[in-house]
Amino acid sequence: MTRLTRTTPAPAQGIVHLGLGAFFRAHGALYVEEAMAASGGDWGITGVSLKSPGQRDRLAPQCGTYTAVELGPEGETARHVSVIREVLVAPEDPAAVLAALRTARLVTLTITEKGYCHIPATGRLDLAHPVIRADLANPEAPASAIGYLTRALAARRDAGEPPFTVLSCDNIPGNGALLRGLVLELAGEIDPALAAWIAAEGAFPSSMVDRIVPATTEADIARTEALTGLHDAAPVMHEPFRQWVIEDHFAGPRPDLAAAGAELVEDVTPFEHMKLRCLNGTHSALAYLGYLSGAETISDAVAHPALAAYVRHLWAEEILPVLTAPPGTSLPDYADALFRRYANPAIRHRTWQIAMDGSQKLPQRLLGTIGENFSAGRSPRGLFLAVAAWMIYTSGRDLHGAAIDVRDPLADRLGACWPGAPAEVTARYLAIEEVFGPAPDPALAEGLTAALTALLTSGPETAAQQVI
Ligand code: CS2
Repeated sequence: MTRLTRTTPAPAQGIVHLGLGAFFRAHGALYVEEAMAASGGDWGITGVSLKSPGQRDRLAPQCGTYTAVELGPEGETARHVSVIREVLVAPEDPAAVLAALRTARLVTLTITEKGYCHIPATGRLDLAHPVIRADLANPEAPASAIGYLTRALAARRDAGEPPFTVLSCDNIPGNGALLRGLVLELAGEIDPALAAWIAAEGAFPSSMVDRIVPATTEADIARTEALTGLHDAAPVMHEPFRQWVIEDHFAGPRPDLAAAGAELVEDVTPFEHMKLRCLNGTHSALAYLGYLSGAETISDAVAHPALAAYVRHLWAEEILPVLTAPPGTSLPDYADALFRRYANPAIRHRTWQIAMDGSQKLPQRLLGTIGENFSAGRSPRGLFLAVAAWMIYTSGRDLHGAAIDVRDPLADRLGACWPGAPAEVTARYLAIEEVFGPAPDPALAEGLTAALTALLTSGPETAAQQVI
């Protein structure tokens, strides 16, 4: 079968994207392509893989182009995306990445939570992180995203040029402010004058990104071939819904993202809170409870009446009451729409995929909401259950004793919290400061111990019914 390839000239580079994966290719890249179609400008994207060559190896023979397949309730539609001009693999050629950054006007990132090399509970740079230590020892040849940004910004300052705007597209609250702080910390360790220049001149807008994009499978590659008649080694599958809310704070020119439907606002905070807590929080809850109850995907999980009632309970009783609605948004409508998105059977988003890296995700997805329930004098038993399910999941054994392939930077420490009685296990988890902070509320220990006991004795579905 003929391989997909580029049919129009590659656009000139305006953007460097760090951490090229399926999510950005199914979200940000499409907005940029539409912004250029609507309003012009040179905003071609150089994609950078910070670790492995897989994306480059699949995309290079297709000149960076790929198919985005929308999986809606009414069927599938395919779109040929050609806004990515080339893909670089940072460890193979750090100089090429720095050269691309040297001329970028906008740098976007999807490096996942752990790519920030920070301490999730405090938001500070983890100076003991091996990659950050390497960057401190050798700032000219960076390895982390923070190291690349810092080095490239230094080159811009040295050349008397303005900085590029740095736009984080990861699921972390205040992602721009966090990233700015981390870059300033690293720059401050290397050259305090550089840190002062970045602080004065740099722009790190925060943004909220949303689209459900499961990892591409072999079956998806075959489905795309059947749809387009071309072989594409790197298609992306996505739901119809998408949203991008961006803090309107750029250091220079930008693509006309508003023309593509992005919302440019003064303050992203209420949008981020809504999305991280309503969507990602319940995604994680359904991932752990769903996995333990044998659900392979999120749509399988919500097809189960007990888990469907459980997630609706989380929204109605434990999450929405402590949220502030963004302007013009109805939170109950938002939650209803989320349920419909989760139930879309065409999207096979594995619970195992979402369960990954829980130690980096829980603070912003679940623990903040738990804390606000405490402040309001409430005891969120449904959220306790989600955290307790994560504890069981990260033991590395499910409730029937079968092994779980736990992927998490703290996997060893999490697994070492077991075995033990529920109160002991809970105490060991709560001692992990990176996740729970220095002084977790004693009510959390009590709530988690009860939830863990319920899960271990009654199983996920009964335990879920009991909290409703
Ligand atoms: C998911 C997210 O994998 C995960 O942790 O919760 O990737 C989620 O699908 C997106 O944030 C949706 O916008």
